[in-house]
Amino acid sequence: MQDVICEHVVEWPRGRLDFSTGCVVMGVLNVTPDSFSDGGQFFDPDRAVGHGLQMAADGAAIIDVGGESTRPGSAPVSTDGQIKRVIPVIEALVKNVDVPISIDTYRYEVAEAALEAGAAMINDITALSDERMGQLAAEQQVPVVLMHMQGTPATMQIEPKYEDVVSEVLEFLLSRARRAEDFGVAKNMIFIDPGIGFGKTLEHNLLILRGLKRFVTTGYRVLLGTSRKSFIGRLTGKEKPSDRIFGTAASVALCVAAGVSIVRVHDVAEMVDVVKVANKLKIEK
Ligand code: HH2
Repeated sequence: MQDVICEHVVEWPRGRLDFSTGCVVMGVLNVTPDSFSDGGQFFDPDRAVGHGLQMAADGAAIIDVGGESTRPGSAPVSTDGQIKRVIPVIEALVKNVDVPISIDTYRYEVAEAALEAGAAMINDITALSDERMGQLAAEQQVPVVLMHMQGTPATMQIEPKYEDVVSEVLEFLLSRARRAEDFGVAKNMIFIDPGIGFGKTLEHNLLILRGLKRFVTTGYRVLLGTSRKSFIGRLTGKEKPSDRIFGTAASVALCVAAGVSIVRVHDVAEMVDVVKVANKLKIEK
């Protein structure tokens, strides 16, 4: 049985997302020296804030601020280190943009500090591996993104293995989504994300992208992050992440067609256009 999402607007005390035209864009803001595609570009807080303002002006519906790269092989950044990077940027953005700011972290203390600073959403790439995250989202009534990852960023690409990647990822996400609901997070505030590139081979990523229908018919909205990722480099032969924009555009258009609600991207101006067109061309099945 398919579970269909009926309401188009998700509203909570400190934010609002309107899905009435279809998919919306989340802009990536990495306040890091080493992210895979834009590392160092926005490590300086003023440059980070400037980029956040630009993404909002370009049509991002959400800005996702992160203080730790989770690219394959990366090392964790301490809680204090993440807080020092992201909080000044979040404080400045909250004053100057009217779109919700999301905090990309799996660390409870970072999420708590970010919400205190005005962030309105939690993006947890470990899908509540720290259960306090679920309590926090419920208490503060903020949406939460639950992402699937096999292993940890340090080791995840060494030898990812699944019997049936789509079923296993889906089952994991549904169990974490139920856990979030048990904590008291409303169903419409939960976004599930199969985690492209997080403990997945090229073939695993392709199976997930071809099998998106199973994720979008769960009754939970789906967020997807394909932007500039290495599977696009593998398919196009483009080594440099910044050369992967057209490849990203193809994946974004097909995600929209499949019914994804949020695409997480680096190239906001370009992908806002892709999403606008794809939203209109989407054929209801
Ligand atoms: N991908 C990255 C980081 N956070 N969050 C969600 N929900 N989904 C994703 O696919 C996702 C994510 C990796 O991309 P990026 O932030 O650009 O790179 P890095 O981890 O090197 O900072």
